[in-house]
Amino acid sequence: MPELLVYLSAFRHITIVCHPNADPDCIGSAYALQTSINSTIPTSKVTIYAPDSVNTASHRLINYLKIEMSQEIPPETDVFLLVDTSSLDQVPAVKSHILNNGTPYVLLDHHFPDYQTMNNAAFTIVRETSSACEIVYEVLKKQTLTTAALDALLVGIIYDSRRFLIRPGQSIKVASKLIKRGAKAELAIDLLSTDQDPSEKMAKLKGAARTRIFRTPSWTFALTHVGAFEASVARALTDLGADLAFVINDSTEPIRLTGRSQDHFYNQTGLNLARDIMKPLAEEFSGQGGGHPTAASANLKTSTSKLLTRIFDLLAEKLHIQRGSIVEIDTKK
Ligand SMILES: [Mn+2]
Repeated sequence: MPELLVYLSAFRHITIVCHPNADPDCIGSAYALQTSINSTIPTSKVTIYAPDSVNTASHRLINYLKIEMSQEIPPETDVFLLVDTSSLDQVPAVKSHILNNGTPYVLLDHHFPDYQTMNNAAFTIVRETSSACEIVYEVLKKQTLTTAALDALLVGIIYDSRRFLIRPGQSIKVASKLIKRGAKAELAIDLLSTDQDPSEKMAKLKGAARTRIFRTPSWTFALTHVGAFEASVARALTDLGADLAFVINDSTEPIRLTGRSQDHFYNQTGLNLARDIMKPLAEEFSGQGGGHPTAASANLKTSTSKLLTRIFDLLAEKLHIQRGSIVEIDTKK
């Protein structure tokens, strides 16, 4: 039995925790873990806790798996298993349950680590992979896995690797193992097809229309603001050609900053959006921030103008360029 399951077998009520707005990687990981724990440790009772709503990209996967998720934390929880979630600050209800009851928790994740959450965990499996599902498969590969669990893991890998653009060597290898064991690739692709939400389309177009463009001698940055779908807007801007895009949502309190960069920008500059931008901003503006090197976000208690100044300061510092060499492009002519 994998070490993780040996550890969990000491508990009766296990609650798997998804991050808010759970994406297919999170759902796929949670589902495969739940089915595997249920069959390996028959005495356990496993609940999947999914706070707030789930990502629209997860809807078809959830229908296919007929997965049941709870919006409440079962009070009898003996242990938490956080999947695809790096920090307890992302799940405040779980954090306060742990603080009040001393409930132990396991961390299974692939994001840039939040060291406080990692150091206080009873058991951690944190690796740099394109998806949490790859870690789940590595943990469960010697177990019997249902076809639905194999499909769920494949969907998560395809989604979070951005269809094998991120760490393709590893993500394709694991996907091919899943397919050999019976996961259905066509079905997985089909489960990820979504009719784009009309408000998401509008957010992307408005985000593009409001974009301010900045240049350094080597790089192009895009900056915009929208009231929703910031991640999708930021990715649309890097797809349009920005090496790095920031999207601010100041319709919420605290305001939310989302960043996306292109792989070649990260590879050449080493600028890690989670470590070098979101974490320092979160510290400075008493918020929370994290993510991956090329995809990260933060909630920040500040104003847009103060934030912009600090973003450019940090960029200049991390890219070793003069602050004055970041210049705005006039888009009106
Ligand atoms: Mn993930």
